Amino acid sequence: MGELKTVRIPDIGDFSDVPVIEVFVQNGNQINAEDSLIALESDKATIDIPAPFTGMIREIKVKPGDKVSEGSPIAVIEIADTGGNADAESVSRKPDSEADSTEQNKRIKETASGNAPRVISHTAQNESDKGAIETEEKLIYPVSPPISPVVVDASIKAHAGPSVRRFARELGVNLDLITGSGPKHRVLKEDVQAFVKAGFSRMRTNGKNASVDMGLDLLPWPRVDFARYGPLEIKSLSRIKQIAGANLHRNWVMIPHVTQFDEADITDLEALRKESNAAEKQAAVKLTLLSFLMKALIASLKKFPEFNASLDKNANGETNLIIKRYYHIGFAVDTINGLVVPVIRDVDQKGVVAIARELSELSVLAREGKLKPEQMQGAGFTISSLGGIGGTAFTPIINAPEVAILGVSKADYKPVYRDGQFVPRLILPLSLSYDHRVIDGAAAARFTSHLAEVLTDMRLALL
Ligand code: CAO
Repeated sequence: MGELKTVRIPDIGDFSDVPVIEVFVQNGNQINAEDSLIALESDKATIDIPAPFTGMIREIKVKPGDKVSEGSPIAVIEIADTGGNADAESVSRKPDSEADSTEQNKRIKETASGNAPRVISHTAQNESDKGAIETEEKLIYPVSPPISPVVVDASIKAHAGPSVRRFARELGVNLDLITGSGPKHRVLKEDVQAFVKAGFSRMRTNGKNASVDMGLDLLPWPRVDFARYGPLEIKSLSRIKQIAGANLHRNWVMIPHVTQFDEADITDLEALRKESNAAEKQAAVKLTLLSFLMKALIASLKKFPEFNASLDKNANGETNLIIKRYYHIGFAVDTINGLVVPVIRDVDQKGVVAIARELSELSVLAREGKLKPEQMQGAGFTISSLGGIGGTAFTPIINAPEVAILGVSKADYKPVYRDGQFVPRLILPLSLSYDHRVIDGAAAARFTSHLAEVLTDMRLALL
C-alpha cells in the first residue's frame, strides 16, 4: 500500500466557513494531480479545490453542505508513486501524513490567474470591490437607459466548477445557455454533454444550414470615420454599462417581446394618496404612487400567475414554466452610475406604508451605490417607472429570466366621456412588455385591464 496523505483546504484568501457544494470524487477513485476534488461556494465565489498529486482516494472527509476553512481536511489520498513523485518526496512517510498545502496553494494561485480558473466571482458590487483572490468573471447587471433594467442575479450566469467550464470551453459551449441539473442549478459535465447532444440532433433535423439558422447571420457593424464629418469627443463606456449592455442585448434578442399599452384612471387613488400622505406626515414616510402600484400589481399577479414566472430548461432540453409562489418585485432606480434594480421581497405580505418605506430606503442605498447583491436578486417581476420624469409610453426590455415587466409613464389629466359629458380624470399610462413564448396577447390585455381596474378602485387589492 502506498503512502496515505490528508489533503486539506489550502489558503483560500479571506474566506472561512465556506459551504461545500459539490464533491467530485468517491472512495476508490483513481485521480490525477489537478483533478478537482471538491467545489466550495461562498456568496462571492465558486472555488474549486484540485488534487495536489496523483493517487487513489481512500477516504472522503467532507460532504455537500459541510462548512470548511483553511486547513480543514478534505480527503485521504494514497499517493501513486512514492519513489519518483516530487510531492511524495516532500512529505513524511508516516501513514496519514499531511499533504504539502504550500504546493496546493501554489497551484490554486497559478490556475486562478491562468487559463484554468479556479475561482469564479459571484459578486455584483461596485467596480472597486476586488476580493483577495483574483477573479475570472464579475457579474454586474444594472442597466443603462433608455431601455430596461437588469437585476444583479447570480442565477443569470451559469455556475459550474472549473473542470466543467474547461470541458465546455473545449467544446465551444456557452454555459449560460444551459440550466444545470446540479444543486442550485449548478451545471454538471452531463448537462454539457446533453446540451451538445441536443444541438447535434437539432442540426440533423434542420439540415446542413442549421448552424447559420441558429445564429443571426447579420451584416458586420458599420465602421465610420466620424472625424471626417466634424469635431468629436470620445467617452469610454463604464464597465457597468458594457456588462449591462451585453445583458440587454441578450434579453432583447432572445426574448420575443410584445408591449401591451393601457391606461388606468387613478383619480381616486391620487386623492387617497394625498390624504394618506397628510395623515402619515408624522411617520415621515411619503406614500408614492409606486408603493400603491406594487400593492395593486400583487392582486394582478395572483390572478394571472404566469406573469410571475420563468422559463427553465432541464438537462434534456425540455422547457418548463416555473411559477413563483412568492412575490418579490424589482423596481428600476435611476442613479448617476446607471440603472440598478433593487428588489422588495414578499410584497404581498406588506402594507403600502411598509412598501413605501422600503422603496425609499432601497432607492437611497441604490443612489449611494450601497446596495448589497442580495438586495438586487430574486425578483419575479419588475416595474420600471418613468412617471416622475415624463413621457407617455415606452417599451421596457424584460429582465431575463422574468417573463414580463411593467413600464409606467407620467399620469396626466385627460377628458373622459362619462354620463354624456367629458370630465377630467387622472390617467396613468401603463406599458407591459411580455415574453410571447409564455404569455398570449389576450392574457396580457386581461392583465393590464385587471391592473387598471385595481388601480381605479384599490379596494379590489384587498380581495
Ligand atoms: N405620474 C405622475 N407623477 C408621478 C408618477 C406618475 N406615474 N410617478 C411619480 N410621480 C411624481 C410623484 O408623485 C412625485 O411628485 P410629488 O413629490 O409631488 O409627490 C414625483 O413624481 C417624484 O416621484 P419620485 O421619483 O420621488 O417617486 P417614484 O416613486 O415615482 O419613483 C423611483 C421612485 C426610484 C422609481 C424613481 O426615483 C426613479 O429612479 N425612476 C427612474 C426609473 C427609470 O429610469 N426607469 C427606466 C428604466 S428603462 O431604462
